Amino acid sequence: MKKLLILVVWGLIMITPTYALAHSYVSESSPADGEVVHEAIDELQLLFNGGIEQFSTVTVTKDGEEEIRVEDILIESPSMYVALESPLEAGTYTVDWVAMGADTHQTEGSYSFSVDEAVVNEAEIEETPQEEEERLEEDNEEILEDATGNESEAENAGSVEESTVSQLFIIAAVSVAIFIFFALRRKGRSRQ
Ligand SMILES: [Cu+2]
Repeated sequence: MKKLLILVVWGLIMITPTYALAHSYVSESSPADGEVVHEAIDELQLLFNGGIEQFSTVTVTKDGEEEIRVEDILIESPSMYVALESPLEAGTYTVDWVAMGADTHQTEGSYSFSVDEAVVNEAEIEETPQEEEERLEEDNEEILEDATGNESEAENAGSVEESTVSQLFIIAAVSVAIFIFFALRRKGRSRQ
């Protein structure tokens, strides 16, 4: 059955006039057609099966009515990167694309994806990347405080954080090495 399908597809490719090969269609995208996304994305990627020119564009529509504002479209043929003004809220989104191929003929198509309800809660917090970074650093400090029982000496925050992270890494690496050492030794003994 699979072989038959491959044969049919191959046959279709062979009888397709060669000029059609200059026409570009979306072959992959992120999010993909039909995908349900669980994170607040603010960028789309479209990969075409052929070269596309600078005039290629997209329109993003939420729930079939509200047009989503596009901040920027970057074309690096055969890829198109679409930056949105703000992260997408929960809903169903349709991406209508119009691509201009190398021979200046236009092709168009559309696909859709959904953003899950759970994302709305995260979006409400509206954490900026910087805030997220700071939160992660705080988390790291807490982990270290828990591990050593010390209050962090956070006078010189930047360098302290860097060194605590590398200390954590060393502790982890040593733990793994010890674990492997004992695991190997046990294995060696059980062979004897
Ligand atoms: Cu053409």
